[in-house]
Formats: sequence, C-alpha cells, structure tokens
Amino acid sequence: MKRMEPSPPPVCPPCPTDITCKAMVAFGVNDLRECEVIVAPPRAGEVRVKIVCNALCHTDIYTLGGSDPEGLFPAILGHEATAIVESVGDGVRSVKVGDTIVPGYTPQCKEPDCIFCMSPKTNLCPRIRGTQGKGVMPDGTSRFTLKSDRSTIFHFMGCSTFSEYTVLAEISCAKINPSIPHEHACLFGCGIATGLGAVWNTAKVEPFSSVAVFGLGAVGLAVVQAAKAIGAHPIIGIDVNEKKFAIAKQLGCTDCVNPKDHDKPMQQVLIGMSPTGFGYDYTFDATGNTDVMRSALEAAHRGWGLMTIIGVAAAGKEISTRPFQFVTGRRCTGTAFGGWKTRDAIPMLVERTLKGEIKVEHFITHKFKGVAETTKALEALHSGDCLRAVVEY
Ligand code: NAD
Ligand code: 022
Ligand code: ZN
Repeated sequence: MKRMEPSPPPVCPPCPTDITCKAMVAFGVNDLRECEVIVAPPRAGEVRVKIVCNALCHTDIYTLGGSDPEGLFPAILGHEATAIVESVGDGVRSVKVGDTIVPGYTPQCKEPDCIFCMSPKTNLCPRIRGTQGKGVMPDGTSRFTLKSDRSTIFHFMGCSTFSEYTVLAEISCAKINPSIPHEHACLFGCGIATGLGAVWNTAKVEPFSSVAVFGLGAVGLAVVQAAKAIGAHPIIGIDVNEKKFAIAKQLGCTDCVNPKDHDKPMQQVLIGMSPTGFGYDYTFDATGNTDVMRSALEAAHRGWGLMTIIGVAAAGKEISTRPFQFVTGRRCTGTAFGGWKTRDAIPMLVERTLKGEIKVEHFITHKFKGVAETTKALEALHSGDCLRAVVEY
C-alpha cells in the first residue's frame, strides 16, 4: 500500500490589511469633500466591501444639510448601494469574498432570541441599533480614518457607501444574484424596495381597492407601480411638481392631481373624486410633510381606510387631526424600509427583477462615474427632475 504523504502545513489566508481609498467625507453642514481615507479590516462579524454602484437618496442630503439633529460629523454618508465582498472578519459565514451584496440600514440578525426577527409582523431588528445611531460599528469603534491627519470618521446608517470601500455588519449584508446589473440592484437598498413593501407588506393593498399616493418621487412611484401590480383601481397620484405626472401615469396612475390647482383642502378634492364618495381604501404619504400626512389620513375611506406613512418628517414635526377621523374608522400606520426583512427580501426582489416581474430601470434618471461625481449627483437630486441618480465607482 502507498504510504500516506504527510499533510502540508495549513496555509493562512492572507491577513486583510488597511485599505487606502477615495471617499466623500461630510465634514460639516454642506461641506462634502473627496478625501483619501483608510478603511481598517473587518473585525469579528463584519464584512469589508468594495462599492460598485451608489444611488443617492434624500436622507443623505437631509443629513448633509444639517437638518438631522442626530447627524454626526465628520461622516461618510450614503446608504443605497451594490457592493462586492473584499474580505470577511472572524465568524462570518453568510457571505464570502467575491459575493455581490446590497447593504441594508435595517439589519436582520435572525437570532432565535430576537423577538423582532422571529416575528413575521416586523423588520425592525434592534440588534445593532444603538451603535448604528452613534455612527460606529457594533463594537463601538469606527473603521474609517482620514489619511491626512489620522482623525476618526463616523459611519452612517450602518452603510457609509460614499466610499470605494466600507465595512458593514454581517447582519446588514443581503447577498444577491450577481447577474442583475449593479445599477439596478442598488435601488433595492432603499427607496424602491420601500415603496413596493409599503404596498405589499405594510398596507397589504388588495385587488380592486382604491389608492391615493401623495408625493411622486421614486418612493411614491414605486407605490404606484406596486399598487398597479396588485390590481388596485383607481390609483390617484398627488404632487406639486407636474413634471412627475407623465411617468406616474405610465406606471399606473389613473389620475394625477396638483394641490396648487385647488383652493379646497386636498382631502376634500380627493374624496369628491373617489369611487364611493367616501375616500380611498389605501392612502400613502411619500412626501415627509406632516400637513400632507393629515390630508392622506383624512382622504382614507370612512369605516376602513388605511393611511401609511412612508415619508420621514423633519425633526420635531408633529401630526394633527381630529379624533373623529379614527372614531369613524380611518386608520394609520407607517413603514421602515417597506417592512422588508433585509437579508431575506432583497435577494428575492432581485430574483423577481431578473424574471421580469419587477421593472426598475425607469427610476434611473441620471448616471455618473467616480466617487467625486457624488457632488454632481447631489445637484441632480435637488433639480426636481431626478428620481434616482446612480454613481458608478
Ligand atoms: P422625492 O423628494 O424624490 O419625492 C418627494 C415628492 O413629493 C416630490 O416629487 C415632491 O414634488 C413631492 N411633494 C413635496 N411636497 C408635496 C406636497 N405638499 N404635496 C404633494 N407632493 C409633494 O423623495 P423620495 O426619494 O421619493 O422619498 C420620499 C420620502 O420617503 C422622503 O421623505 C424620504 O425620506 C422617505 N423615505 C422613507 C423610507 C422609509 O423607510 N420609511 C425609505 C426611503 C425614503
Ligand atoms: C432612508 N430613510 C429615509 C430615506 N432613506 C429612512 C430613514 C429612517 C428610517 C427608515 C428609512 C427609520 C424608520 C424607523 C427607524 N429608522 C428607527 C429604527 C429603529 O429604531 O430600530 C431609522 C433607521 C436607521 C437610522 C435611523 C432611523 C440610523 O441608522 N441612523 C432604520
Ligand atoms: Zn434612503
């Protein structure tokens, strides 16, 4: 019998080391600059990724503009991206080097002791909420250092995608089918997934129900698209910017209304247009304006209408209405990331897009190349013509 060869000594995988790369660093209010940053290797339960595509979202602008009182500076913003795993920390099993992922600002720990992950009713996993809100990784430290003076830079929403490389918690990484175009996949990291989920998960709109959508940005248009897909009718779109009406009608709006064309409160106008004369089965706020939220609630159907808040209101804002609205059966709910459990749902949405069941390309109205063009993408987002601006790195 042949003698067994002695087994070779185990080969250590190359130890991940610091990466120096370009990032857009927000140093303070509206002070965004391209800088060289050092991205430390991922620690236990973390993943370092190379960002390949980044779509801009209003929260980034809001935070950069200083309107978020909890916004920390200096920070690397951005939370809607496609990325490739570069290295993984100890104990990481769900993704490996080379995988394509979408970062999620709502994590999914999937632990049996997480009552939120175990509940089918919510996606609000609180596992890393405390540290994420403080701009650090779950162990309380940052992976970002400014190359020039070695000062520390904060993370943002657990994502920080305005950088060529970033570090994420493993529980924030949704591994997806790599055959979807990168620029399409990133849209599922925030706005589009949120609009679809608000209809399918949160409100659970039924066929033939009547729908009114306030705000026809990317989120509101995703609501329209999802409502149409489920067979809702009619679908009314409301926006102060009439430039949005053409695409809204293509995606499924049966009518569009501009509040500026009416002296009466929007809810009165809308109730008058509704099929029963008593309001809409489902209404959505995708503006973040608290006066609009009131209109959306009051335009909901007497007896059963449900209003879903998607828009994120400015800090300190409150909503008001008469209790009569609830006593007469109108209801109100809200959604974070469309109720999707990030790691289960994003891969599924990507598969459905690959099958042609969900179309997303119409959301990309602007394209840019390189980290530095993030500034141009921000300008585009301000313009009013933009649904999503995607920056390819
Ligand atoms: P957007 O700015 O592209 O769209 C908002 C639209 O609302 C615009 O077309 C604007 O013209 C319209 N609008 C503004 N004021 C209005 C008014 N008074 N009446 C009617 N229309 C009005 O933004 P977006 O990317 O589509 O996001 C929409 C909202 O959803 C934002 O508040 C954003 O922060 C929020 N959001 C929430 C979640 C979540 O998980 N809950 C996720 C993503 C985005
Ligand atoms: C994303 N958003 C708006 C535009 N793009 C957005 C902002 C906030 C939330 C969701 C989407 C949100 C809803 C509820 C929460 N957040 C609280 C979640 C919790 O308490 O567990 C939220 C999230 C992250 C952060 C702040 C607020 C953060 O990381 N700083 C999900
Ligand atoms: Zn967003």
